Amino acid sequence: MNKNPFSLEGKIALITGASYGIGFAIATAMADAGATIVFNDIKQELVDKGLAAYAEKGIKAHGYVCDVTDEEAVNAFVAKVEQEVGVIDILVNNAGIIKRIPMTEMSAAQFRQVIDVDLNAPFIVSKAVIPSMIKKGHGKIINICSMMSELGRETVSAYAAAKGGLKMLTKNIASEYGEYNIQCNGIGPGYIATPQTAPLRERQPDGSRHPFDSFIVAKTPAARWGEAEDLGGPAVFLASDASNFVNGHILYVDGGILAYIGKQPS
Ligand code: NAP
Ligand code: GCO
Repeated sequence: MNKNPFSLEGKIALITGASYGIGFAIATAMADAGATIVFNDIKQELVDKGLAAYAEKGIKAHGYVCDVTDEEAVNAFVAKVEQEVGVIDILVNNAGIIKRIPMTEMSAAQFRQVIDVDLNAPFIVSKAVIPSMIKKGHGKIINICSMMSELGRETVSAYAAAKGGLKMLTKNIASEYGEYNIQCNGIGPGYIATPQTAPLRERQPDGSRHPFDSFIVAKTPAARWGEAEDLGGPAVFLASDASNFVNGHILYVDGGILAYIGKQPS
């Protein structure tokens, strides 16, 4: 074991959908802790944009095009990474989408698409990396869950169903593969300022804050939106030897939202 239990020196980390946003911030923190970074995105232009952004931070990342919902493509991608970079020690299932549509107006096809990216894909990618982790004798899987792994709200039925399912997939991977020294944990980010949540923070025509923006700040004891960088330290912890006996846990990084009953009316 490394003298610094938080070091990721010599580790290879695959972070899905990490050209920007939360995935990019987690990958950057892992690179700073010594890991070699591999990421994918659906489009070549996003991979190129990601590679340029990593290079700007002095990180030599390996970027690939791969749709995480396509099992055959994922298997080929993981085999290619093993050949070109090495066996994946750390997997972060980060790629995700959301559709904000009232449930009674949502088609089954739209519901399925969210489940496909946010729940089926973590199953597909985890399944592709676990056999080599078993052979290597260790592995870390981190699933990016959500407040919606615990809470519901209007318009996000598919997303909440997927993220609630992802929490249980996390516990099941931990249960099924813990004996092979594989730790599978989740991170449940609070409300984080990224392109995914940009529509919830848009200024109103009169220049005032979006009502949802003010609502979230009032719901968060930290009284602010999270930044993607807030997730770096927790991700490094769950990827490192420091968390070798932490398994099947969801670490909520939410500025305190889940602990808080809410402000009393004035
Ligand atoms: P984001 O800004 O929308 O980034 C998501 C990334 O995933 C994008 O690069 C996206 O690529 C990629 N992606 C989507 N579908 C993919 C697919 N089929 N194959 C490969 N890549 C795919 O989102 P974010 O806010 O950084 O969120 C990252 C993760 O954290 C998601 O799982 C999200 O649900 C979760 N999360 C976010 C928040 C938040 O407040 N922002 C809170 C809790 C959890 P494209 O640009 O091509 O779509
Ligand atoms: C929404 C949001 C969320 C967050 C996040 C919270 O519309 O409520 O987009 O669901 O992105 O997942 O943890």
